Amino acid sequence: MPSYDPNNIFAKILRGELPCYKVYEDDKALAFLDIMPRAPGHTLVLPKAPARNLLDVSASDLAHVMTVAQKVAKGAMAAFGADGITIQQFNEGAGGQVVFHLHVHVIPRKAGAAMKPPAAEKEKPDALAEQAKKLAAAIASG
Ligand code: DGP
Repeated sequence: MPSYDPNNIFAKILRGELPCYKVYEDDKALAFLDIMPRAPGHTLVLPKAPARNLLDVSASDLAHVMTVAQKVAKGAMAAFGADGITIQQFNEGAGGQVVFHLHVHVIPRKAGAAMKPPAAEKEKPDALAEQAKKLAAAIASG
């Protein structure tokens, strides 16, 4: 497997070099909206420590990322009136991974509504800002 590339786009977001629609942050993880959501509120949860994917992340960072994914999922159920949550996580190109810093997708679902295809279209900045505000508040209120 190739080594971690510190110039991947999510590493730049983690360093604050690029913006994101943040919904949650602590000392070990960051969660922000996917700008090409498969459904409204589609969120990515990342460890802050460098990890390419599931295959090289430390067990403790992986456990923490999943704990944060659970927080985001519960917040999304409340914030978006979701009926369910889909979790996705891709590893290496052959596994569908496009950005090589580990991330877990948390996708709020409505009964009967199909997800859009992956990375199909960019959501409008206003919609993302509004969703991030709503979701961050729901996560904070726990
Ligand atoms: P994958 O590595 O297959 O899990 O796909 C990467 C996901 O990241 C995809 O759903 C689109 C999203 N994405 C790509 N570039 C950016 C970006 O600059 N910011 C955000 N927030 N999401 C991005």
